[in-house]
Amino acid sequence: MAFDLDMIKKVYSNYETRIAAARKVVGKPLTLTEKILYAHLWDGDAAQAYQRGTDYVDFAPDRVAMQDATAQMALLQFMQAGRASVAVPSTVHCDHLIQAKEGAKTDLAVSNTQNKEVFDFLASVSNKYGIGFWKPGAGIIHQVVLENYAFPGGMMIGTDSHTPNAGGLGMIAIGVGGADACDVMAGLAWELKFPKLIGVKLTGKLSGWTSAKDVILKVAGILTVKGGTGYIVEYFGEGARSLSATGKGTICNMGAEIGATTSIFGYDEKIADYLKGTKRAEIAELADQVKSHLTGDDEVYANPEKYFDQVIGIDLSTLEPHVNGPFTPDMAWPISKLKEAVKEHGWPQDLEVGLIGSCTNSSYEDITRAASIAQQAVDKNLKAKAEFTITPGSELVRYTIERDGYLNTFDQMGGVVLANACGPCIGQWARHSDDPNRKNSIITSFNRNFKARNDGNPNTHAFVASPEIVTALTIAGDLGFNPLTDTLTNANGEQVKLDEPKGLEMPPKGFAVEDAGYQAPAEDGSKVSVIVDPQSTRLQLLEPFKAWEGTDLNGLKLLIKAKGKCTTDHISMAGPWLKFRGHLDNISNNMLIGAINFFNDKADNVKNQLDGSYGPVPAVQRAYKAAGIGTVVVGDENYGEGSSREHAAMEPRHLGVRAILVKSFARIHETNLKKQGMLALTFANPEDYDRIQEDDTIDIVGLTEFAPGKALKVVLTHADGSSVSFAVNHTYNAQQIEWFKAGGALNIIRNSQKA
Ligand code: MIC
Ligand code: SF4
Repeated sequence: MAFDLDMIKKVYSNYETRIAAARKVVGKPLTLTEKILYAHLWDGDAAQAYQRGTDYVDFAPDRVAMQDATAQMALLQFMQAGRASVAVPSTVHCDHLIQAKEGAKTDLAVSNTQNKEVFDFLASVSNKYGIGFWKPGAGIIHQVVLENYAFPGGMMIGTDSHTPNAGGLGMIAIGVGGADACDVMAGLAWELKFPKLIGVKLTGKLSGWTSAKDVILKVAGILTVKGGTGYIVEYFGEGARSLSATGKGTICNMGAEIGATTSIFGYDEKIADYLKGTKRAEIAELADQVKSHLTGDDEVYANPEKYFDQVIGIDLSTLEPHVNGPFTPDMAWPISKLKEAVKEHGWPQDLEVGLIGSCTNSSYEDITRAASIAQQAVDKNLKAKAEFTITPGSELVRYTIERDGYLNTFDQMGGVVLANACGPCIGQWARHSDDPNRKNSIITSFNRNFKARNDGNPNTHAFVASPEIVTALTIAGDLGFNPLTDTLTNANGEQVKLDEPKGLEMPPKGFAVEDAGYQAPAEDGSKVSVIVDPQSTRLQLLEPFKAWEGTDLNGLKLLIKAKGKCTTDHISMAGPWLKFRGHLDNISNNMLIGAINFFNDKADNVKNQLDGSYGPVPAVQRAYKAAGIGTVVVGDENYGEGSSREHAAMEPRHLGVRAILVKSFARIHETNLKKQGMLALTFANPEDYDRIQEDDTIDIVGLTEFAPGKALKVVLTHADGSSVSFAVNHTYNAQQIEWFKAGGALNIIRNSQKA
């Protein structure tokens, strides 16, 4: 059995007393989120009520999950913690490193060869330290977690920003950087600023073309990519109870795109059904016994405005299907308005590729609904105009949909089934293109659509929608097609209309699989050895970062002033670079290569103040490093949006950047910077961003009195010798200031092991 029933029993056995203690200190009815958070306090029963959005709190998560592209760095750090095995149940999932090219079988074989060294490393570290290992081809982390490990009322962290997917089963599941995972696996507490709460009340019921995906596409449009920062989003109401568990998972998954800490649904019949359907009836039985704790109090849901910091209402009965994009997941278009928008903005209307699946949308329900559209293409003699790919989220789903004939349906429509892995979603896509400079459009059922994310091509306009809408638009090959109202011309020249999609939440014959791809760790890992070849280009053991020198930082140079959106994809690109995720020095050669230089509007082209030349960001930074000069990176709003990859924080740290100064940060990235001993600072007055000039020398003053809540000062000396100074804020607490001083959180663990 893959899941740990004893652990779940233990969690539930604490619920009674812990929630009673929380009620006492909070003094009013509790939301579901508060119940789970208070039930997972590191110190046991709550002794005080925490201030939302302000207090840092230590938690004790029940599980850790890691995917291959982030696990390498997490485990390289964990190996230095000096433990014999992990302190909480943990798993590794091989999904990001598989490139999509020909189709599942060939691609998996090629990937197994190309990534052998890394997969072997992950398998042997897992084996040694008691970590469950899911082999390449087993599936995408979040889908596999949903099918095997997620449980109502639990708390989990995962080294991937879409970890919140497990909120669909009522779990608080939060995306973190590898250093956070390392702490929890090492038996330490996990710290989080007590979140603020957004309540989303769902009324009505979905019908026709509208699906769960449209709920989150709509929410993303309302809240924007930063509207959820610092919040947990709790969904409730009759509409919430009417959604399938996997539909709930889709909504929670894509909640990462509004910057939310996580999203969650309460335990209900649909969740119980899914647990039973995935052979976990025991968990449903246990959950039934503590049911009242696995949902918010009635008073809360009756008067949500009193208990949530913000409330949104959505009526599922009137919700239209949405298509979001391009380039940002919060540009939300109801399908009836899309055609107009495409024309108005001059986006390419022809769709070249439609891609369904991914961790967000590859449940049995998603597949059956999309297949019901694909079947119509076959039956109604319609030839799909765009290419079509299908990425199943797990082997369990893939095997089952093959058995039930759905893969065959896609095949008849001309679809190509890719490996059970991330593939095109993270740029692991060898897309065949005749001209990469041509503006083009694609549509996916994934969650992110940042520039160049899927195929590395900045000219690709990527739109996001539900799998059924993606399938319909792929058949039409036209972004302007509205399947609710429009007709298509078939091979016989007739006008035909697509009927509404139909699907099944769960397979009538049950899920089936031959080899799910799980490998249990050794009982005694002490004899397992982990080898890292010093010559390797893929893996590199970590060297501790240097501690702070104990003084203010003077004479720093501006490395880049990034303009506009600067996501983790801009800071540490994925796609071809994923292969260096275990080798800090090599991956540092992609540092900020996607960021736009404010001063010349170019990517990867910044001024080297030492000789006045212009060059790629990593090369210029290496020149400063060689000269022993520290630098500063300046950025705009929501800097570091997107992924949990801590490489985006470790690369600047490794190459000698001393501070990141921005208008605002995305949560995971800000924590990652702190963990690695970097200075993460924000302009007290955002307009000071405008004062930064290309030739600036920068001092950071006040570090000898670095204290929580106390602003620091930045002094700019411009090229003409004039200088200005202004205040910069930070959110470091006492513990995080210690990380900064030690040169990174890991140095503290390492030092405590030596003592
Ligand atoms: C993503 O969706 O951007 C990723 C790839 O899954 C990342 C993790 C990574 O960069 O390895 C994420 O979401 O955290
Ligand atoms: Fe993989 Fe894409 Fe999901 Fe990230 S969002 S885990 S890259 S499928």
